[in-house]
Amino acid sequence: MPAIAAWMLVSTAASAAELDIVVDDARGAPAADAVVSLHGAGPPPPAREPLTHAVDQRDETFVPYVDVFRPGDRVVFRNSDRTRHHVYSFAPAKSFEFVVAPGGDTPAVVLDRVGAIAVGCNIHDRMITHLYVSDAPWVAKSDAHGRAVFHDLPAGHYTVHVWHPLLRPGKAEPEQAIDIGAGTATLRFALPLLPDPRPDPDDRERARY
Ligand SMILES: [Cu+2]
Repeated sequence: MPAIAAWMLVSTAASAAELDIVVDDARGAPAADAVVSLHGAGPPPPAREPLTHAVDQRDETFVPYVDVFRPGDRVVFRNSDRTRHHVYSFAPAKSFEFVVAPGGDTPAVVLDRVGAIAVGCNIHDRMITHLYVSDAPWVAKSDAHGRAVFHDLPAGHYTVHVWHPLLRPGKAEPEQAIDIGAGTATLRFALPLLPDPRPDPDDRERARY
């Protein structure tokens, strides 16, 4: 009997803890495209091979609006429009510049430094995308409901940081600490977001050519 009880204890301690992050703006509306990073005391997940992500340019819009990278990952910009784009970044983490012909691709750019990289188009001022390079052990982007869910976390103490493209630049990322045992924990962030400068999708449709 004692042997079984001990096994159950170990099993509970090692069972998957889940952390549910809910990100809202200051008025309580869900905030998609927040990057949530977790640092904890437990063993981090194993490193993975570098990946190449594609960022498309479609209807004069970068897709996706925010993408999360590991240091060493690569990005390729694709032009699915019938017009030229001129992709550029002045960010300290990576600066580059490419003219991308209709139907063309840029060479792969290696993102080797952590940081947020804002990328624009020199021809279409309102186009913007954000490449977020993170070496945090756990990192995820909030979905359309403002949610990011982390599974299989080792029990322990964690610090949770949130970045969003519409947070006022130059300020520290909002952060909260949490102790995680077995089961599910939920943490909410209410972010003071700036107004979204992107045209709404209906306007983009009208501006298409
Ligand atoms: Cu463009």
